[in-house]
Amino acid sequence: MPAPETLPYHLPRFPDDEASARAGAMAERLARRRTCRDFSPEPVPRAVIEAAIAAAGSAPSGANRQPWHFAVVASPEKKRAIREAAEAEERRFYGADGDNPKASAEWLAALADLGTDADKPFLETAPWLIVVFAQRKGGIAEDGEAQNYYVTESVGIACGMLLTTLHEAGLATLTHTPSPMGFLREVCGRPEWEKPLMIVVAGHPAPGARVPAKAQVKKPLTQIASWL
Ligand code: IYR
Repeated sequence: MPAPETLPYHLPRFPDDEASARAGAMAERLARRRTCRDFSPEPVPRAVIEAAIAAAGSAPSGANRQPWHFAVVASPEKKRAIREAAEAEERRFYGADGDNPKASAEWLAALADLGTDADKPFLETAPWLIVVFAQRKGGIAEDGEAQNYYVTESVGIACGMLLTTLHEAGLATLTHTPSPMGFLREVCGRPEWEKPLMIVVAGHPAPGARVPAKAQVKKPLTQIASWL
């Protein structure tokens, strides 16, 4: 096989103390991201969402297949359809209609500090819902025939970059994962080989929005890293 074509690679080179300062400043900004469940209906320009999706689309991916699709929902009708289907699933999850909850008691206890329930008004209130699909096949072939690799990892990284960029733009975000969420494929008109992974809700926080205090508590570096 001939050697693949290559390009020169340059990065800005910062003095060590500036590199630490830049990383620290980014860490501080990112630590201020909170999952928001109380959104304002205030509009957000489409250009902001486009730029954030472009950032997400620059994520590394298995064999550079870029196995993601972002279905961007702003229409009130589609948002209502998503809310209704998501809440129906969530009512089963939480046992909100008096049936046995699908979630285990342990899971429900783990969520108690977050104060979540089956009501998801933000799915209608927030100006943008970005429904993220993972393409199990596709990428090169539009007919969905080509195999993709490390799909969940790749799309997970892209979602992280999407959230990071939306936060940098000053927007509140929420990752919502109704389960099961096959209905999203139908609402967004996506093919069966795409798996809905999450809804990223984006917009401004409602005036007076509050977030659970518990979610602020992050493990210290000593607990999340080891140095070998
Ligand atoms: N999907 C449900 C439950 C839920 C699960 C986890 I794990 C969370 O961190 C938060 C919520 C809901 O959206 O309420």
